[in-house]
Amino acid sequence: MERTLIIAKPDAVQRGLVGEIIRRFEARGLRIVGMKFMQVSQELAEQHYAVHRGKSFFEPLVKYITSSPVVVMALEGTNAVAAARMTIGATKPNEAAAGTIRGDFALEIGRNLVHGSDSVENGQAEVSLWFSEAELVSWPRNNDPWIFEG
Ligand code: DAT
Ligand code: MG
Repeated sequence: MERTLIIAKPDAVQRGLVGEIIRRFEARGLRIVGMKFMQVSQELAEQHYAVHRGKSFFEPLVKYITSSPVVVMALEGTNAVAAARMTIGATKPNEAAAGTIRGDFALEIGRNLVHGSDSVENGQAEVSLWFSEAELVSWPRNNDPWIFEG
């Protein structure tokens, strides 16, 4: 089953939007297989955003994600990566559609509330970077047959 890594970033935690954000992914049908509340280290932040190293926004981005605790989730489901990206909305909140998390709750790119993996490969890699095997739980959900046809 496809997996994606979701982070409710420091602004989401500080603004009390964590429940709202989790609610949207749950309602979408994605199955939670990992979740934790944590302070992100400089090292983990730099690894997670390694693809952006050297860009003008890299340092502010690392500073933002390490500034305050986050809630990190591993979610599973059919097309989990694309589905979660649609639920999150465009990177620039001013371009995010109403009805998406960013479109409903954010205004600026540097305070865009949520991270979601951007490809199936990155979903796998990011879940492995943020969670140990012991922190991930495989479980059959009672309503799976009403969400997953296969
Ligand atoms: P996303 O978070 O939608 O996957 P991304 O992976 O391209 O977007 O970039 C990671 C984060 O970096 C993004 O959430 C906000 C910040 N960022 C991206 N492009 C930026 C830019 N041009 N100026 C400022 N911050 C930017
Ligand atoms: Mg990204």
